[in-house]
Amino acid sequence: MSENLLPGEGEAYFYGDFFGQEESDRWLASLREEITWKQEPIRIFGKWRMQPRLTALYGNPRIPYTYSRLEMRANPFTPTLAEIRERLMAFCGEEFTHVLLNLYRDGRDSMGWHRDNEPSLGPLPLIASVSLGDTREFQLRHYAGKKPKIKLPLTHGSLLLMKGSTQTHWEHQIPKTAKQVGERINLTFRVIKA
Ligand SMILES: O=C(O)CCC(=O)C(=O)O
Ligand SMILES: [Mn+2]
Repeated sequence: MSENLLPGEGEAYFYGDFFGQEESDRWLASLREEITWKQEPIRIFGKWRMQPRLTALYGNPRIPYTYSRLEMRANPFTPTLAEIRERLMAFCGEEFTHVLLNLYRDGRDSMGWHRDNEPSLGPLPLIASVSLGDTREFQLRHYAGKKPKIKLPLTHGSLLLMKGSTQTHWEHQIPKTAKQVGERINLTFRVIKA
């Protein structure tokens, strides 16, 4: 068992070598090809712009999912996604219905401060976040106080679990970096309450 990274409210657990090197390499290569990656527009402070990364949503197509005010239609799980989902369900004991995928092409791609607090996730969501490819720094900060910042390098084959009231009290981001970094794929498995 890993220790809770969050002081106070919320729970986050990190498992650096959750998946093996061979399967992580295989999944990175297959997801690169079998996922239909898209760059979607997003509205920030009233302005429309393109998201600085590629995204995709897979899962149960009968359960609709609204993310960042974008209604996304899920594609059915691919064989690779089904394989990863099985492993996470065995570990977490949770029936994940959806996975949101992000492809960060290089250090200019990013995801800004946010909480995964869509009403469809329920008040205490379990989010299982799998990282493949180059390491990027994940940051957490308290939503009300905006500090202190917790910094966590998300490595190839790692798993981060966020649960309990984390999404109420903490926000997270993947900042841009000037470091020379290659592609990274992140998968966040979620349970959408229909
Ligand atoms: O890329 C990551 O590790 C974070 C992704 C994330 O926060 C999200 O998809 O909501
Ligand atoms: Mn998130």
